[in-house]
Amino acid sequence: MRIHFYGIILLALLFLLAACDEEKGPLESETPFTVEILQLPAQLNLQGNFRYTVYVRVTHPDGPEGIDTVVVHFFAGAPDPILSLPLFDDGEALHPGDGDVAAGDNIYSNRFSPVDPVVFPEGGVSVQVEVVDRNGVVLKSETVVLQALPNPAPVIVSTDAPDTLRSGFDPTAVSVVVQDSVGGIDVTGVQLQVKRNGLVVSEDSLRFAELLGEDSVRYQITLDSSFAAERLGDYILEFVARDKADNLSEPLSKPVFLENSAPRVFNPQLPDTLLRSSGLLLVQVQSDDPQGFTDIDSVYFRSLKPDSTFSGDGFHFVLFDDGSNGDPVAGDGEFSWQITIPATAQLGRYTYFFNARDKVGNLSETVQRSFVLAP
Ligand SMILES: [Ca+2]
Ligand SMILES: [Ca+2]
Ligand SMILES: [Ca+2]
Repeated sequence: MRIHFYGIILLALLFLLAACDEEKGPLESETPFTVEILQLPAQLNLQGNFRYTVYVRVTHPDGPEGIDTVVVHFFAGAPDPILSLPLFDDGEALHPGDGDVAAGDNIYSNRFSPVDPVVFPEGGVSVQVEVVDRNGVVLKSETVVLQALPNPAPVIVSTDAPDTLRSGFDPTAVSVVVQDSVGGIDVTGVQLQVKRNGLVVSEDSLRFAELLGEDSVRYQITLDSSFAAERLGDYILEFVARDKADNLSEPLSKPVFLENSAPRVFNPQLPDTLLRSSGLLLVQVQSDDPQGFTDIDSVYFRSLKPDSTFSGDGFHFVLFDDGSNGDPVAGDGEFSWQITIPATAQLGRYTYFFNARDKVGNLSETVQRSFVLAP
């Protein structure tokens, strides 16, 4: 019986192996011999000493072992390349500094400079990748034309930002004007870092707003009151512009005072009379903050009992706005807590005192509401 059982398993295994074998061949040969340029610089800057990384994906039916060489050629009009750069898929193991991230992932890379050791001529430079496999088969990529030119860094010439962002202010546009001698369209973006005591607390990108003549461009970002969420006091707005040659401008700094004011609680929901025998009480109150819900740290109440002492010596009973503990809707500014009323709870008048605190420590005005607990 047992022999028969193992026999069946063996047969099944053999069958599976045979099936695998059958599928292996066609699957492998489905990988074609291809080359694709993944990344090139947008422009080659002949000014300064930039090094650019080229990334190319190469696939081959035999995998990486099938590839002999991957070379990127740079042409400047003549049939012979001005520079031929070998690319590697070694994870920088064999050629330190080639910029290759992971070995054996079919992505080949290397870095080059357009001024060292060969100084590229100004104008169009054609780029083409040539792959030779172990059988001597040559495959060439599409040709990409890059512009080589001396490209100075952009300069941020002015900024338009308020000195103080008042709590509850209307959405305000903050903008910078960037000049670039190659042209306003050479500017590709402006980054904003918000700093405090030299540390970056957040980053954002400005959006293109308009071209101002040939060589200037305006970028802007709209800030609203929520910009000061979790923040209060003196900050630095630091702007940096980037161009197509990856030049960065000098940073331009603008001090700003961020105002942050207190949240409020309102509209507490409690019955006038509650029966202890019902066993449950859903406490609810609404809260908001000029800096938005993300600035609210906590919403809570203290409970004054019929004997004129506070429950738990004035304990802060925290309400929830995350859909838990009886809160019907998460994140809607209505904070809730479902309480189980002990059978031994004192009967009589209770007063609940509600408060909210924001993330910079501002405390709301207190809102109170009473109810009677009856048997
Ligand atoms: Ca430029
Ligand atoms: Ca606030
Ligand atoms: Ca809620």
